[in-house]
Amino acid sequence: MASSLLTRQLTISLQQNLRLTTTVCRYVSKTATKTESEFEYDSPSMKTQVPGPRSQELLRQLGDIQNVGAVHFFCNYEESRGNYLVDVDGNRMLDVYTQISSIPIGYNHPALMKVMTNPNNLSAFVNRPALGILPPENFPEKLIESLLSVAPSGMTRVQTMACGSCSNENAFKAMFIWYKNKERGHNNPSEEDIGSCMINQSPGCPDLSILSFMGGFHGRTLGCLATTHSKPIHKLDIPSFDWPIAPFPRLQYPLEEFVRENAQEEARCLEEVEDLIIKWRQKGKPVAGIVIEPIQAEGGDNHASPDFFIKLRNIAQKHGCAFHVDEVQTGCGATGKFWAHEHWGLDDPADVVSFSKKMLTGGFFHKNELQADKPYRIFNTWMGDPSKNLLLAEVLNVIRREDLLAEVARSGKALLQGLYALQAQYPHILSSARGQGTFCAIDAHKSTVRDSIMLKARNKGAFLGSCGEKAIRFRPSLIFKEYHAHQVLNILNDVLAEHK
Ligand code: PSZ
Repeated sequence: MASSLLTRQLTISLQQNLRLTTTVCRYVSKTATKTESEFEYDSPSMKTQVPGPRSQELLRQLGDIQNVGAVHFFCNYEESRGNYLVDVDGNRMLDVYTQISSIPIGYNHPALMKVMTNPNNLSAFVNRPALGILPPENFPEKLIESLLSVAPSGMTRVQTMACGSCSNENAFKAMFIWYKNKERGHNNPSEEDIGSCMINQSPGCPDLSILSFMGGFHGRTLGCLATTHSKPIHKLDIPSFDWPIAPFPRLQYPLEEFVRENAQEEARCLEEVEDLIIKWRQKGKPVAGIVIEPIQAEGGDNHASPDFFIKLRNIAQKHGCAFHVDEVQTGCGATGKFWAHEHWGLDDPADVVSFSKKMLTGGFFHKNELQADKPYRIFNTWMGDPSKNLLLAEVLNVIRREDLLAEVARSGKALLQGLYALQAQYPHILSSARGQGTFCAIDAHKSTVRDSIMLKARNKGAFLGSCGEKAIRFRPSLIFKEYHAHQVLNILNDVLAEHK
């Protein structure tokens, strides 16, 4: 069954590749010789504007059932391959957004198709267990093979969860439980604790807080939302907590021209963090944990230096706050290291590291001390999905076998250099090109121009994402190569040349 599926895919791909059209481009770069695992199309191929007529018909249909205001177009996932996403009108786009940064090794990767069609794996896909009570026999082995094989420095424990928000929500709870037990000096709650928690009152529901950063995004569930500060649309009309919010550095680009100003900006933000920790302790709402993204993604691809994060980690330690690094979007290789926090060079980078998206399963790694003291305290029905661990184990094999982190560093360099060249050529439109690995972004001078560039690029076959107020973000999968970088740069160049 597996081999006939693969044969069918190969035949379709060969037929489609024969109908290739080449784009006229500034960058001329050849596709590499294909191996089975690199199997994909060679270039974008556009038949209609996007969304095309079939997508529009489906938008009307779905619109009768749901709000479709955020739907871009409908996809044909069967025909999508590698870096190319095919839509229902037969348009094939280079996907530089990858389902909001969550496709690790491209569409329909043959290695993952094999995992799905391996009869030994079938029961894992068919029978979804309540992992917290009835895990399958191979669960510890699969965790060791997948998640623990990439555990961040100093962390030997991991808790799986369903999505990014669910991971952060439970990580916050683990930090509160840890903090409260530390404060009590033991883990035996009083009668008063037990009685008051049932009616949402202190001391059972203590006034503890999580410090987060302006521009951060940590999810949309109620607790996470109190730490999310990227756009009002996420937060409007939802009750929240009175938790401290620190400024995240706003660096000026190019970095080498603003060394002093940027160092001052980071120092200002760190000073504010310490002030807030002290203020909230005085208010009777001590900071149990600090949560931060290594690169603020939804908030506009805002970077800070390793020095900033090292000092922040020290502040957390000094004040007895847990340090939670949210790697939901930055994790799994896109920055050229498996975890973005590895760029800081710390042996003890964090107390909690959460993940999801390209990791396929959500969850969080944590230090031993952050292990909840009793069963059922960090718990829900599924607590992850063991079938995702099977797929993740294979994704990790492909990353290692094909040395994809080196590939990301290479293609990321080509992408960033191309963005520097574009902003030099169109300084009235583009600025602040920035990135780590392929996790790159560039600002347009205003949001309407950014949106128009992205729509035009999409009609020419490059599907990009946006973030923050006016940034275009690049979130390709890990199999994005230099020639894919050249394809998207050529398309952007054509769009900008036509821009009025
Ligand atoms: O609009 C949304 O809900 C979006 S758009 C992109 C995301 C969410 N990213 C999710 C995300 C993240 O980037 C970081 C750093 N932390 C947590 C999350 C939440 O993950 P999910 O969406 O899986 O709950």
